[in-house]
Amino acid sequence: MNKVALQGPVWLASDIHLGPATPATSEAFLGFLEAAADEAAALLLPGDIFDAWIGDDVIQAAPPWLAAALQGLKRIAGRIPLWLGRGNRDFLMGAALADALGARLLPEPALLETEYGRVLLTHGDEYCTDDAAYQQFRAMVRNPQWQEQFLAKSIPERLAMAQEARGESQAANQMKSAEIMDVNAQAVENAFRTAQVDTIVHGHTHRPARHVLEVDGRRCERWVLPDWDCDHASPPRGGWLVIDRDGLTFYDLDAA
Ligand code: LP5
Ligand code: MN
Repeated sequence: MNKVALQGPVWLASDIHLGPATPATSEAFLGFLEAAADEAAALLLPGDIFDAWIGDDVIQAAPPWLAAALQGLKRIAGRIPLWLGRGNRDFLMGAALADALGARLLPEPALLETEYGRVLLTHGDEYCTDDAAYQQFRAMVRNPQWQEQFLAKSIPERLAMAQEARGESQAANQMKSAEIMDVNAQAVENAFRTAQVDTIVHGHTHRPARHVLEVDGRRCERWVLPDWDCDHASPPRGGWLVIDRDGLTFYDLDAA
């Protein structure tokens, strides 16, 4: 199991979905980064930080919205350890991006050793095993050969493909039930069992919650991070989780 040793209070946020069309969300996130640098001992972002990441080479000719996000991430990485995890939208984030930011890539899943105890952290899409069409898509795009071929294409070509995939995903999601797009109970139980943890944190489903369950007689908790949207949602949506010696606590962006 891939361990990540952490000291002091840790902040976690996922599913920010930064992109060219969400300036208010970007601004809120940049403010959040500054607060994290002031108060946290480390910041962990387990996936879908970006609405779509088509390859690390985009940082060489970053449009203004991306340049601002990268600058913010780099600044925080200069102050506290920054860990980036891959989601289903930004699974192509790689070592070149991490190096450019002075960040580190999270293992999948990451076994966090926090001052509260052991916590398993992952994006969460791998637990959505009832969604066969998605798991098929995931297997395709996580294949190293597929990634090599995709990354060999020009940036405009990749952007067009990402846009097409987003459109198809949105259309497909409208046909799926809410249950299919949520995590599978067995997959979650297996994760608790395999990692021998009592706490799992993930994002992806956009259903923020603290679920209490029993696995092999153990009391376990599954904390789900919210997605962020300060451009189209009213009130603005988003938030983060703090893990310190007292446990886990949610913070709502709107209340901050
Ligand atoms: O992302 P979201 O929340 O809408 O839905 C996800 C699952 N969908 C995805 C697909 C991504 O949104 C696509 C964008 C990735 C961009 C980044 C990199 C560029 C890669 C280019 C790829 C060709 O992750 C969705 C789940 C949902 O979460 C809940 O878990 O249900 O799964 C799907 O929608 C899968 C579909 O059912 C089937 C596949 C649709 C994509 C088809 C690709 C077509 C490629 C065309 C290229 C020319
Ligand atoms: Mn996701």
